[in-house]
Amino acid sequence: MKMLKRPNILLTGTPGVGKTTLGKELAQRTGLTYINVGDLAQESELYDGFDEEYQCPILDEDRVVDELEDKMGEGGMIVDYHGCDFFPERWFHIVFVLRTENSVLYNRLESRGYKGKKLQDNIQCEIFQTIYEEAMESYKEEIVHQLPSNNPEDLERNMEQILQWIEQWMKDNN
Ligand code: DAT
Repeated sequence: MKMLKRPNILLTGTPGVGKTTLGKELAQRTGLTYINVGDLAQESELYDGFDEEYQCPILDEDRVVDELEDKMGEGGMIVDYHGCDFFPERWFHIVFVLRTENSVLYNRLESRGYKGKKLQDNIQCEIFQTIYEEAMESYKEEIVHQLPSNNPEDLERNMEQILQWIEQWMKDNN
């Protein structure tokens, strides 16, 4: 039996914007596979050194790419990470950059236990639209889409929009 072709989707954006929430729910509704790159790195210790300033291990980007290459070739992957410039451009059929208003993001990160410099830096990352610009530089502009992610209504709308996009992609590619 020939397998249906399925798209690979990248969910990116500043920590706390809602990538995991959206990604897991999408995977549940579609049968696509959710991949959290941060968790994967932790489980397989895909690190290369330690960042003293942020007191966290440094992601070994090459090993992450090696680890995921075969899966991405199969299609049907939903990848979640707060960065996007080290993935091969060819992996993704569409890129969503989730965006959250500063005050909302501040509260989410604070309740996650972020404080001080880590909290400030992440809020700045969102204010300067760092990840959006990274995505626009790393992928064809026409496949990069920003999605507001401030409240449950946004979440539901984003879900519906992506479900529709997946359905259309499947029709066009099978
Ligand atoms: P990320 O994976 O981008 O770090 P998350 O999915 O863990 O973000 O979400 C961070 C917190 O915000 C979590 O408590 C769930 C909540 N959240 C996510 N998306 C939301 C939305 N659209 N409306 C309200 N809360 C949301």
